[in-house]
Amino acid sequence: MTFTLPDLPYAYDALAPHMSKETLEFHHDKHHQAYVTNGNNLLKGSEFEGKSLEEIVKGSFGKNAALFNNAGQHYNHIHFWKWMKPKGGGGKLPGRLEKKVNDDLGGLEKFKTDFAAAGAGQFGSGWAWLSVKNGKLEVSKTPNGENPLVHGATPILGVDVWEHSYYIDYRNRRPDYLKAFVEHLVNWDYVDELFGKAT
Ligand code: MN3
Repeated sequence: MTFTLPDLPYAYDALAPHMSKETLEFHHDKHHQAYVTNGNNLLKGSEFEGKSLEEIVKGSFGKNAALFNNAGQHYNHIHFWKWMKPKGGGGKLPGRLEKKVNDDLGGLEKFKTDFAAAGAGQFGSGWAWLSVKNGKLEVSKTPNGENPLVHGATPILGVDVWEHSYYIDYRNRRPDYLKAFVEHLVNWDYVDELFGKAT
C-alpha cells in the first residue's frame, strides 16, 4: 500500500481552546505529512510493499527502524485525529466500555489519572495508551513511534506526547495538555468502536 495523509475529521479550529488551529496545522500538515512522505520513500523496493499498514508496523519493528518509525507514526496519527473531537472527554462512557473500565482499571476517574500519569512519565517523545491485551484493558506508554501493536495488544486510545503536539499551546506544561485531552478532547465513541472490534 501507499500511505496517504487523511483529512482531519473536523475543522482546524474545532478543538480550540484545548488544541489550537496552529498546532493542528503544524501537527497534521507538516509532521504527519512527513511520516507519510518518508514512509512511502522507504517502502519503495522493500519487502513490505503491498502489505497493509498494520502488517508493515508489526513486520518492520526491530528489523527496519527507519520504516518502522514512519509507519508507526502514520498508524498512530491516523487514529490520533479520530481519538479527539470537539466537546469530547467528559464523565460518561458508552455502557459496555464503562463496565470494562470499572472492572479492569478501577473506574473512569482512576483511568484518567493513570493515563495522564503514563503520558507525563514518558521520558522524551512517545505516546500513552489504552489497549486491549488478552481480553483486558491496560494503560501503558511507549517511546517515539512505538505502539501496543508490537507488544501483542490492540490500541483503542492513544495520546501523542511528542512536544510538537502541545508546545505551541502549552509550552513545557505537558500535564496540562494531558488533562485537557482527557477532560475535553477524547472521542469516546471512537474508542468504543475500536473496543468492539478488539473484543
Ligand atoms: Mn505527532
